[in-house]
Amino acid sequence: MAVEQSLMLIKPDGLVKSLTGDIISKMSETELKIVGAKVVQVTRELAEEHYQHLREAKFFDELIKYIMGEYHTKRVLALVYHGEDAIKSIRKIVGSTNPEKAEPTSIRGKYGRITSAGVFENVVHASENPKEAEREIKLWFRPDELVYTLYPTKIEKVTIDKVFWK
Ligand code: DAT
Ligand code: MG
Repeated sequence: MAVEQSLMLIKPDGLVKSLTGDIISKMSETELKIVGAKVVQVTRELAEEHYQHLREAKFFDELIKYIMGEYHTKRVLALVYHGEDAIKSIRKIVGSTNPEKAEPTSIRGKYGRITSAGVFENVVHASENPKEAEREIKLWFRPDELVYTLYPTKIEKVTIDKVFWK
């Protein structure tokens, strides 16, 4: 078994149905650690990049609207889990992509549904393999938003506008 990390997203339907607590509790069945967490308002750019492998799928536009929160709330809770066998153990708790085929006690089996437009509202996302996990974690989080330096970093000098409290 390898020490891995995985990106988990609680999607807008999960937030609107107040499932966050249940899902995080269920995740405590693993011994994985949360090393990053934030609420995100998903932009079209982020959504399209995240689901780039599905660009040609006929349900792509609906999928983008769903993750951007058009149907529920414009919020996603992004979590990074770290520990032994993280990817497989999370995918098992999450269940199959199609909520009607997912094991009934899995998160997707319990809480997911298929809409009349054919969208799989499957409540959560979980990385599929270590390569995807790295791509996704780097897409959703900056290095300083994680408590562990999971991947190599570099330092660059930049001038930016930053928001402070008045
Ligand atoms: P997963 O989220 O299990 O990794 P995926 O990466 O193949 O599955 O697809 C990403 C999301 O796209 C998935 O969570 C729900 C949606 N999706 C996938 N296949 C679908 C289909 N045949 N019909 C409708 N939505 C689908
Ligand atoms: Mg996937």
